[in-house]
Amino acid sequence: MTTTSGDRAAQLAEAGLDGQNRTALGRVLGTGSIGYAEEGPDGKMTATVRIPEDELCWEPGTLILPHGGDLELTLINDDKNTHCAVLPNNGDPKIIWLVNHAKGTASLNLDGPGTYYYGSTTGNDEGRGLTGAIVIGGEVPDEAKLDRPPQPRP
Ligand SMILES: [Cu+2]
Repeated sequence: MTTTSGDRAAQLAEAGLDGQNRTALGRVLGTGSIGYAEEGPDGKMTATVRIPEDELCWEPGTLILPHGGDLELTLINDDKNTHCAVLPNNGDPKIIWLVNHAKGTASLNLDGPGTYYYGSTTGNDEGRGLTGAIVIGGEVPDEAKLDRPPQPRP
């Protein structure tokens, strides 16, 4: 097996994984940019994610939250096609339709730490790259901790 060294972006480009109709039909999950949610004085977090024109990806592709809680997520569809977002949420998932050049906001409540994936489930858009990740950091809540001595973390 051949392995390449050097920076990741160059590796992804070389492997044809960072865009549509290269090695794969679409951009591979996790190859997009990384963004951070902002936190307000009330602890509520906000972030904006866009669908750039003709790229079939979320921008940023991975959104990082400092901890679980309430997220006001603004989604902007700059593409010429209609898309949607099926979003993770405590209780029922939330779905938002985004006709071309539309903007919408979803209020989500998410526990953390954890990783959530979401996508545009219309046609094969997820397989073609429209799958994004929400990664939540922070400490495990006490009530979720197992009653055992602290464990070594890898
Ligand atoms: Cu779509």
